[in-house]
Amino acid sequence: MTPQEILQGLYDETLVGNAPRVLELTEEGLSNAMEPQTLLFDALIPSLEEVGARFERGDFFVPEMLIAGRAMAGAMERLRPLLAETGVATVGKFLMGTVKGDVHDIGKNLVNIMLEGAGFEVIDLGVQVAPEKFVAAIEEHQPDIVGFSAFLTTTMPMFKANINALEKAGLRNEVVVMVGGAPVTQEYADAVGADGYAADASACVKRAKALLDARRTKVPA
Ligand code: B12
Repeated sequence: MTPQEILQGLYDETLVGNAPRVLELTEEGLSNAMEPQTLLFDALIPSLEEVGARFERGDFFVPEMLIAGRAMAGAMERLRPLLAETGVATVGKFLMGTVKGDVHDIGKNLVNIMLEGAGFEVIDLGVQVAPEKFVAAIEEHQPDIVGFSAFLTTTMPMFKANINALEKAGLRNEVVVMVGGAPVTQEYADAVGADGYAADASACVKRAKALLDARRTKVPA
């Protein structure tokens, strides 16, 4: 198969949620010396975007979204160690979770992989994380940054609830707060009082590093 055929195959098979075939094509791409990033950004992510568009049009329903998401997640497990391969020393500790009421984790997991690749130590609390759980985990792990992920307009308000919980626990100034997820915008991030927003995983890495640099120059060690 040519690289183009592999990408097309990955796109088509993710769209129909054929997880075994997606994994095979991922292997085939890698054994043909294709970059993991190419497989991800030129086939897997565009395919999930199309899944979302079809769902919006009423051509796809939740089961189709679910199997497509699973097919993508299987490929990501294979790509994870390759994307995260790095010799960089730990640049900071990042605590991440999808907010309460929300089970979307593919975008969050991708951010985690890229953060690990850039040298962050990542603690992932998973999905449906309640404000109290974020508070307890911040107390336990003392991260530099906490990230809230939300994929639904109905769960985005949890950012504010989480930030309020941090304030109440006296932790708001101890940690940088970043927010993200498909429906989130810079304006929304500003409105809820987050310190940072990023539209995708690589932007998140850049923003996280910049926020830490700014904080470290401001707060003497
Ligand atoms: C797969 C999927 C599902 C799967 C999730 C599987 C999983 N394990 O994640 C399942 C089937 C479970 C699902 C369920 C639902 N879903 Co859904 N889902 C999707 C779909 C198709 C893809 C999402 C995805 O993973 N994208 C891939 C990643 C890579 O996306 P990404 O945005 O590029 O991610 C980047 C950024 O967001 C950013 N980022 C992410 N997190 C963070 C965190 C921080 C801190 C930072 C800085 C950045 C950051 O970096 C990421 C990587 O680059 C989207 C469509 C879409 N276009 O998003 C709908 C979508 C999100 N779902 C939607 C809906 C409506 C639902 C349901 C309510 C459907 C229902 N009626 O039951 C349920 C809700 C369940 C719940 N309570 O959470 C809507 C949301 C609409 C809205 N505006 O609220 C969407 C947009 C579909 C649509 N077009 O209508 N879904």
